[in-house]
Amino acid sequence: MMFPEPLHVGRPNLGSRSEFDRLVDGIFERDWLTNAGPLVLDLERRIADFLGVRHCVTVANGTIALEIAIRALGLTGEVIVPSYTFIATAHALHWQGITPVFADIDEQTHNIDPESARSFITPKTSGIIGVHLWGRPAPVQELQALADAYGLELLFDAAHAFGNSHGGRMIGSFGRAEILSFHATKFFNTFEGGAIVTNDDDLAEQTRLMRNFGFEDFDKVVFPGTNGKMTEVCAAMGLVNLDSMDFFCARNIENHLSYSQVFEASQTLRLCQYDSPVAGNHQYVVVELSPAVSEYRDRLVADLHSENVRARRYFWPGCHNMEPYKSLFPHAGVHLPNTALVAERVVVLPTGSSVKPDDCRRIGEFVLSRLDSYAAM
Ligand code: T4K
Repeated sequence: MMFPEPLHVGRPNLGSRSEFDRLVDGIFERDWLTNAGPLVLDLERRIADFLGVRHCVTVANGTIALEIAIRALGLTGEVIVPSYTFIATAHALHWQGITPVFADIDEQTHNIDPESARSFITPKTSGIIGVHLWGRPAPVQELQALADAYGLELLFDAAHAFGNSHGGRMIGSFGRAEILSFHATKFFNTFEGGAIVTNDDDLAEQTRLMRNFGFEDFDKVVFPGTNGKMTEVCAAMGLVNLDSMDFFCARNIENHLSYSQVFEASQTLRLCQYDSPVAGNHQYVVVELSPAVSEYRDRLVADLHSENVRARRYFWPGCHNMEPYKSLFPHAGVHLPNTALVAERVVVLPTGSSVKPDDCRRIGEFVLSRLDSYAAM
């Protein structure tokens, strides 16, 4: 076996344990565990400053961030989303009685194709959720133009994109709002957590109320809400991880470079690149097998697992092929040829602060040698 311990996609990036302990001591001293505690407020201010947005409303996870943002934007009827995303993007709509309508992606970028999105607009469409898949910016200008032309709300699922930018502007400030995930497997984690970020004061206020049952004041509820609050201990994790973000970035970039060097001249796969090779979170190492070997994708993943490399097939087979959508919309796939192509040839490889550049080199060389051997069969 190549590695004695498993190498994962999504092993948590961890900041300073001693600083985390110090912050937790403070939580015990104050006896203040949740409900807009001082660490949550500090984290919100620091994230808003980092992203250059007016408001950061932290919540318990990225899914509840989506649900609250969808509610606060007043989305109803049908909302257009890419099928090639994590299932939470679709579920957050369905959970609230809204129909997710699946658009196709661009084969090169893996992000939603605005022309496909346009083709699904009906009188029932109330909005579009663009996803910055793998942290690479969705076509924000094109989607904004589409939303403006048809009077639709535009929300971005930026679960993968914390710390990334587009055209010199941090992701987090596009559309009416964006949502973030701070799940353990994300580049920046708060154990579990998430946030809604926006420059819209009214929307921010609404989402703040919604995450706390709709309470405006003691004994005063102004509309239906939920319990989506982030706890102090999660915020403590966020604060220490924010301080280590430069290290997380640097390691991911080194790892990406290491994979890039091995894969550079390969005819059997393409490594997805980021806009900037020297900035951004580089949290996903995504390879796309060439058509000549893509039929061996699952075999490659199995071979990697036998070497203790826990590669993933994200986001196969596409949301439209998962329940309940598969039964509800059995013919959705007809309009999603690029989703099918990409979902069948992608493999996501380990990175993160627990993976070293030399591990990446060895994984990369193993991948190429396996692909060569399949091609020769
Ligand atoms: N929108 C998008 C586009 C998303 O990708 C996500 C979440 C969301 C919205 C919703 O955000 P959250 O509600 O989750 O905040 C994972 C994550 O659970 C999920 O957060 C993430 N996207 C998705 C892409 O990946 P799984 O099922 O692949 O994760 P899991 O549990 O298999 O973990 C991956 C690997 O990480 C494991 O092999 C082991 C390792 N790991 C995991 C955890 C939790 C650790 O080493 N330590 C840990 O604590 O979904």
